[in-house]
Amino acid sequence: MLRAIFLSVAISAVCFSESVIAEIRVSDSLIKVSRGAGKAAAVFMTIKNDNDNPDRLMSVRTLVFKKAVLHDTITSADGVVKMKHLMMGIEFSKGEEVIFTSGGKHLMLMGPNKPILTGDSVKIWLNFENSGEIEINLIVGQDN
Ligand SMILES: [Cu+2]
Repeated sequence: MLRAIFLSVAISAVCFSESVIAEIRVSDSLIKVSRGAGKAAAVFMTIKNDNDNPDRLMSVRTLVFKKAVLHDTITSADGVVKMKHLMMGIEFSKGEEVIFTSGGKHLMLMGPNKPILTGDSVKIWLNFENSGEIEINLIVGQDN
């Protein structure tokens, strides 16, 4: 019995040290809500993979909008700007930082389940292949 308890303590200690080392860092997160008919929002942020291994942002979910899609912005040879759905997600090599920005990669939220007002909080979960889900709380600013 005593041996079993000791073993479980040892295992949890190992898990703890791993979760401290393995980390996805999200900073400068910002949500921009369009006031047009589309009722979409774009999310900009900086994501850094501080894990010791590559990782991949596979999908994003939220309860506030019906759809959350990873987009890239592509300008064709004739100057037409289009958004491309990143179906395979976004790869992060070890230590890589990806800046989600207007005119580049971004997260698109479509179909709000309620009117989005200044000061509202929009919680999203970033789903990483190795790191699991990471919760981000976005506040809708006055400049939206
Ligand atoms: Cu988009």
